[in-house]
Amino acid sequence: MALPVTQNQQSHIISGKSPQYVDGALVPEVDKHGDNPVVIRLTDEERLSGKTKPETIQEILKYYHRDGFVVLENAIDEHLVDRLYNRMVQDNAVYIQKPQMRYNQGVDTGNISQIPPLTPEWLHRDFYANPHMIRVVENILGPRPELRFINSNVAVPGGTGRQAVHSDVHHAYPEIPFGLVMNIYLQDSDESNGITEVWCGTHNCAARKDQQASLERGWIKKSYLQERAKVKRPVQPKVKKGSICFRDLRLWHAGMPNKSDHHRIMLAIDYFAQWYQCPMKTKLPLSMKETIEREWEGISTEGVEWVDGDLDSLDLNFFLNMTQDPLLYLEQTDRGFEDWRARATGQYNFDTNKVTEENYWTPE
Ligand SMILES: O=C(O)CCC(=O)C(=O)O
Ligand SMILES: [Fe+2]
Repeated sequence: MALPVTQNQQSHIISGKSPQYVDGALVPEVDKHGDNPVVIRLTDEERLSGKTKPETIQEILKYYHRDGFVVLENAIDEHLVDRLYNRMVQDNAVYIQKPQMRYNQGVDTGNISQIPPLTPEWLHRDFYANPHMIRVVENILGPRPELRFINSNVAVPGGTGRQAVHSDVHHAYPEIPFGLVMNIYLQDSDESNGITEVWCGTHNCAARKDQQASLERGWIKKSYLQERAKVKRPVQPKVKKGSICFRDLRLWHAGMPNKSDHHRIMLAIDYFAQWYQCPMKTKLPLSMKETIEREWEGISTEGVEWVDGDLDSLDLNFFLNMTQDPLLYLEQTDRGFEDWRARATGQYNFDTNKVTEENYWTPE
């Protein structure tokens, strides 16, 4: 039965616009720009209410599945972002003095994994379990995704070298989405301050074993880089402060040198599907357990190790294991990055290879 005309008209007045349909599909009315990558902007109303419109979710999912990477702008209040940025710049001066600190892919990159402050006043839900972010993640990974990694990449000013193009996972992973990293930029970023180079669509463009330059790491073969760039170029996009970048863990990307005189800080927050049974744990203070389990809606804390007493993030060792095997973890130690090979041989060779032209795209 057709709706009474008055009811129909009323719904148009409330939404301000009539929904448009093409071939039975709703045409989403969202503010978006760009195609490599796509940037979708939340309305202020969505950000302030914490309610993501279904159309916004539809668009994010569409481009996430297509590209393995999509940017959601206007997701986090700028004041919160500035406050965390300033604190983490101060932390960086302390952290670079620590004996366990290591640059990712060598000192030239100026790229440091630095854990953000984990005391209660800094653990704001809008970063780690942002409602818009969780709504997207649960639609990609299934119910109650597991928070298992809280870290950041700081590109310090004065970096001169770039990273090799790589995928963060290089073990035998399932060929479906099983985990994501959410990168949150704490300042406006672009090529000038070393925004990450991303390769949209590479989350599922080639078999893992074929694309990897060596099976020990996620660096991509030169021939694959040259061929893929003909399909879609790698880019260093422009991303606004407070944006959330959703990245499939399989996506090719590379850290780039920061040529500005300010730190470039990008949070890295990983969620995994429950069925994947990732063994990695992320540390959070026990004093926040009740609050987090009540207020960080929609997530599972199965992957959290609750730590009693003071938790100084700068004294924690970088720890990573995105495989399904508990023994394959990687940890920063005073002797260097310790992977399973170092444990077996006593030789600390992880991440000591030099990046050369073989490891990034060169225009032909
Ligand atoms: O900091 C960045 O832009 C990316 C760093 C990165 O991909 C890594 O260290 O694995
Ligand atoms: Fe990476």
